[in-house]
Amino acid sequence: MERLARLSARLEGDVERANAILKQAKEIVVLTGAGVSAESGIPTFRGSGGLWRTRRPEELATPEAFRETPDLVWEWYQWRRRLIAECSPNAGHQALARLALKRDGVTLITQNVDGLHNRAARTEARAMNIADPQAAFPLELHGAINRDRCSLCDRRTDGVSHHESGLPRCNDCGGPLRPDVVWFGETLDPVIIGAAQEVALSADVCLVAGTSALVHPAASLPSMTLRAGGVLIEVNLEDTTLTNHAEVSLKGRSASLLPRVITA
Ligand code: BJW
Ligand code: ZN
Repeated sequence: MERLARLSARLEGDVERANAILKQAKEIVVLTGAGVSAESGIPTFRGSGGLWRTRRPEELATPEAFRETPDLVWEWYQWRRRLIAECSPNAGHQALARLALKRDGVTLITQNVDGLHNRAARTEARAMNIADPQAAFPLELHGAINRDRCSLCDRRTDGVSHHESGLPRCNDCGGPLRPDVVWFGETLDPVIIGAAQEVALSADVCLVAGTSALVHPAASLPSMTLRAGGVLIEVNLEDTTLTNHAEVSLKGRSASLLPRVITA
């Protein structure tokens, strides 16, 4: 009981410290991962209950897998599209959207492909009477699951629930359509990762939430802020490779911690 009280007092102190750091910061970069959508009902990638618990990543999220078993890969993505369509942004997405809409100098960067930050941006902007939600749209490092992209001509279209008869094809060139996401071994959009690296280098605070920080180049962004003299605040259920470098490390669920940390 005493231990529990001590732990909760420490967490409270850490939340206040993180809150003060964010209030004083001029430029904030936020990097999110699958953990921020966990409480919306979307499984993370790694760990117990993760999307890859029963399959290795190379079986599904690689160009080779798509070439060899496109139907299996499409089946996985269609299942995830349906799942995501039934989910809503949580209090963590909402708090981040409000922060980016309220203050200058806040950039959201996400590894997630679920579009929940964008949905939160629209609803929070509406609630705040802000016409343009753009400031709270994240840089999407790994693409968007709800878009299709032609493997041959790169044409992007809204993803539809095709698949009833055979594999989906591009209306322009007939090439095989794929989800518009970044698989292992593929390069990220240079404009998007370039913009993310630029803000990571100039930010005085990097708030990292819900990522195992294992997948590069996304996982290198917090180190860029650190090396440039900024500080790190981490929100995660578990320790990661970043934890020892964080000024404040908050252990807990992002949907409950982010709204407490972000009050500015
Ligand atoms: C909670 C919570 C709650 C739970 N509250 N927290 C440098 C070194 C070594 C290797 C490389 C390197 N540079 C590049 C590479 C190769 C590779 C790579 O990084 N490999 C590593 C795994 C070793 N990277 C690439 O291939 C990238 N391309 C590239 O760099 O091109 C150039 C190049 C090519 C080849 C060689 C070298 C250079 C592309 C990476 C693309 C990643 N794509 C995926 C799939 C996207 C599509 C899809 O969704 O299907 O992106 S993989 C998957 O991992 C997905 C995620 O965005 C990404 C990161 O995962 P994330 O978000 O961290 O999730 P989890 O599940 O890992 O963690 C969840 C966390 O949340 C945990 O910590 C929990 O504790 C926590 N949590 N609930 C708070 N409620
Ligand atoms: Zn095409």
